[in-house]
Amino acid sequence: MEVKKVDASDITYEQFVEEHWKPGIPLVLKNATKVWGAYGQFSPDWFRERFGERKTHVNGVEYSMLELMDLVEGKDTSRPVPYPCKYHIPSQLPELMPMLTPLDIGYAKPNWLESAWFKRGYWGSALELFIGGTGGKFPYVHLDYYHLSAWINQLYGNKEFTVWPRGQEAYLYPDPQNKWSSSIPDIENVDLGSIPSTGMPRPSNSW
Ligand SMILES: O=C(O)CCC(=O)C(=O)O
Repeated sequence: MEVKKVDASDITYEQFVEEHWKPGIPLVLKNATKVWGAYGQFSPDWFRERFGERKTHVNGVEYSMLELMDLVEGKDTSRPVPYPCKYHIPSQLPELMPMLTPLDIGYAKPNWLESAWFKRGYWGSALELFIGGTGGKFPYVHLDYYHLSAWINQLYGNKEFTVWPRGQEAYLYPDPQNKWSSSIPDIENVDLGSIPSTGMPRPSNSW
């Protein structure tokens, strides 16, 4: 589906809730992260200079920030750019936290993750820095756990998202083992022989 874009100065929180959050219609909020100290700061060189030796793991392989930045900028072409490549900000890059306030940018509220129930586990701080390069893509189509609303703040470069309207979940064939994920292996190249293109999927398959 096409996603509407609106400048954050042209939509109130109340309008956002009524017109987007409640009906489940995604929105690109332009300039919403101008309120963050991180705005206009983050870049490959900014991370190289400050966190060059900071490590993370992608699919069991350890990478330093320096290595990752060389990969995403195409300075190192000896191996693929790993994705999804993430740093858990509160534990792996805590220095960034003061640059990301207010975390809700005035729209992403109420934040269920601030409830005492969520704070007990990982989900209480699902705040991550995603680093990607050309060709990197999330490995499967999914719905966020617990029906949480995903907030993606794009601070450098471009990224493409593919979203489906609420109510179409069953047509993405949820994986019976993990109903938050689609069982279609490659959504851009669907094998219609194994994935029927017509007929109603069984109701038990719905998210
Ligand atoms: O930014 C991405 O590649 C995907 C993020 C996402 O869908 C998620 O974290 O649930």
